[in-house]
Amino acid sequence: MQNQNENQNLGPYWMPFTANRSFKASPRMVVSAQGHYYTAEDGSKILDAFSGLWTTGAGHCHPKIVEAVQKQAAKLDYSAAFQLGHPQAFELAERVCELAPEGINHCFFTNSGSEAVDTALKIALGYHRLRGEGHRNRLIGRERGYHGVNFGGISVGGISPNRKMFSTSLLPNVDHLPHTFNLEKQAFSKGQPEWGGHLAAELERLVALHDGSNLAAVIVEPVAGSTGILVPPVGYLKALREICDKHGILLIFDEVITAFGRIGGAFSSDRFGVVPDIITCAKGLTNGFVPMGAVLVKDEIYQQFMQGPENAIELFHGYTYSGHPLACAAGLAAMDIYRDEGVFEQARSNEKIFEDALHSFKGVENVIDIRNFGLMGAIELAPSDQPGARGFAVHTECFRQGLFVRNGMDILQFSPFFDGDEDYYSQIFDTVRKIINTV
Ligand code: PXG
Ligand code: PLP
Repeated sequence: MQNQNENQNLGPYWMPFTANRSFKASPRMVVSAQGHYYTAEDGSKILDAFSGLWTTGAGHCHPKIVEAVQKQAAKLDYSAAFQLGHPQAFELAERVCELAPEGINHCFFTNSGSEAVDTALKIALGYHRLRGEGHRNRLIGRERGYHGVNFGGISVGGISPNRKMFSTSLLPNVDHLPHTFNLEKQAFSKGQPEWGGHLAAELERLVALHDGSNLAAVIVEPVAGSTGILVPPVGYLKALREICDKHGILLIFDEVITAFGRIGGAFSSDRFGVVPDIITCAKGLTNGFVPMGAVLVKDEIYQQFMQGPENAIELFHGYTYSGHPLACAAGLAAMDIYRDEGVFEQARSNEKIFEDALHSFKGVENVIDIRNFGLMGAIELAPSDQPGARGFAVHTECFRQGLFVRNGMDILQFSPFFDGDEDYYSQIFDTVRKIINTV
């Protein structure tokens, strides 16, 4: 699978989260996509086992989204986002809030998950300040958490390489809960691990240290994705919620991955029964079609901002492309698909085949753990002398053999399409099985 266009200059594009020099020496390029497949430059098909980057659960180039975006493009390309509106933005906000847990009924649009996270942190701080509790300025994240790459997000995030280069410039007043993973106690758990719920009590230690009255918000991914899929132990999220309630701390669920079907519901509360105060989402909001993120907040938070003079801007924050017409068109089409095609239910009903296929790797050489929840799954490999090399070798060899599997270091990650059937999973895992011990 060579770069067919030998004349193309790969130099100027600085690729995100990519080993640029190695990629450019041996590029992996796709030129189109449909349904479950990418098409490479040489015309060969590549089966996507990651639904884009967790984004595209309802399939690539879904015809209804293609049509909606094409129509919108010819009608309204852009409208000023500040002090001017267009109907689709209001409609999408309403549709998204309809899916949100009860009481969460206002929606602020961003263009990515990273922007959603930084927006959510600012809303939390602003909310407390407006209530006369400006001293509540400490933010609590979690080790191994991924909250995007903007300064707020890497400050509350817990992925060391993302923080290392900027360690002297992170936000002050941030602490981290311990992550919930323990190989010895949890290896090969299916779904939620039994061990680890007690770790939520670590939040009480931070309360004791700083006094709860100084804590603004706790932000966690309900199921941690990017770090290699860490499923919340039984009782953990509920315990976090209780501690936050006790001390007046806002709870933010970062659902950039988990929202819109990935775990078999619109939002994680559909599965875990725990309702946060603020939700961040992105990715599935448009099925990955046009960049868009959102912050959803409880009524009480929104209303707190609405107390001042009526003609005054309530929140000095926003993006040129907040609620972009093309993103809204894609989002509305995605919401229609999710509703009309019963996509979340379908995702839920395919969980078992996925789980069985994943866990069939138990006992395979070098496989040290398998984790899954909803349609999120990970196979963790023992590292070789060079950590990450084994995972990357599986990724590149899979691609050579027509399969896109993502690796985070030595953890193989799977984010299948919502309608994946036995056949789809056999194709994925037959290839992985063939390759996993040749690298
Ligand atoms: N929060 C969470 C929980 C995420 O998973 C972001 C914020 C940032 O979103 P943007 O749109 O700014 O990238 C994310 C994104 C991976 C992978 O392979 C994960 C993400 C992005 C790309 C790859 O796990 N998560
Ligand atoms: N930088 C400059 C010079 C700008 O004028 C703007 C927006 O007007 C931005 C950054 C922020 O861009 P965006 O609103 O797309 O986030």
